[in-house]
Amino acid sequence: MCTDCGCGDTELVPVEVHERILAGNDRDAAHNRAHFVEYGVFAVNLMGSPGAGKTALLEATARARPGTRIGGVSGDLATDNDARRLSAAGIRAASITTGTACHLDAKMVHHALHDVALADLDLFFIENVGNLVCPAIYDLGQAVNVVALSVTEGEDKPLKYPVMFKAADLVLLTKCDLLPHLQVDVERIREGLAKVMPEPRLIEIAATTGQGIDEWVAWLEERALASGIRRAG
Ligand SMILES: Nc1nc2c(ncn2[C@@H]2O[C@H](COP(=O)(O)OP(=O)(O)OP(=O)(O)O)[C@@H](O)[C@H]2O)c(=O)[nH]1
Ligand SMILES: [Zn+2]
Ligand SMILES: [Zn+2]
Ligand SMILES: [Zn+2]
Repeated sequence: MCTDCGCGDTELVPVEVHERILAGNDRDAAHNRAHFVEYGVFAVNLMGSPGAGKTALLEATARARPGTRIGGVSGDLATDNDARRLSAAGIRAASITTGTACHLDAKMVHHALHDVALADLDLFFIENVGNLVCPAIYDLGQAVNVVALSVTEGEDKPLKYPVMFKAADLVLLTKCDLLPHLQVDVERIREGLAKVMPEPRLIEIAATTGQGIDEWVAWLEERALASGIRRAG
């Protein structure tokens, strides 16, 4: 149970206290955003359930674009395993150990940025704590929100966790290499997303085979240029 958000329990964290926390977080997020913009770094908040394949996706992304200067932070309750995996894949990564918190907040990310040379980066991934609920309500200063949803999680997840998918600029359907072995109707997932995402967008990927990675990287490049944060060339 997270002591900041109380995971929506208003007895544990009263509404007015939670609103004050979120307002403070928004100020810290604006500060982070100013850092990213200053250095022309396109920042991505990558969210999704535990084990959805977030770290594997980032490893595959780094492998697919060895020339892109990628940095990142990985949020985890108790280990720095993911940051070590990202570093091994060539991403300049730091770890954020959140202890009891089930989401990252902007202050944690700002603290981690002290260890990152933003001037040397083009792209920055914030791998959030595996959780489909509260990460969506904490702005971190990112340019875009991306949600990893794996094919093994069930077709109904967009409708069951609408807050997460409503905040998403893109959903990556991960582990698509497993589809032949499962009874999953991707069309039902698309229908669910169409009901909750303001601008529905889904890319089917598999970190294991590289399926969809080029399309995902092209989406990132397009959004980075459109944002004006990254300059062409
Ligand atoms: N078949 C298949 N397995 C995958 C794929 N991507 C990840 N996995 C497996 O899924 C498991 C979880 O992957 P991670 O990348 O650690 O997932 P994560 O979302 O970073 O996990 P947390 O950070 O703990 O929330 C691992 O056993 C991976 O090998 C994929 O594209 N295909
Ligand atoms: Zn600062
Ligand atoms: Zn991970
Ligand atoms: Zn939380």
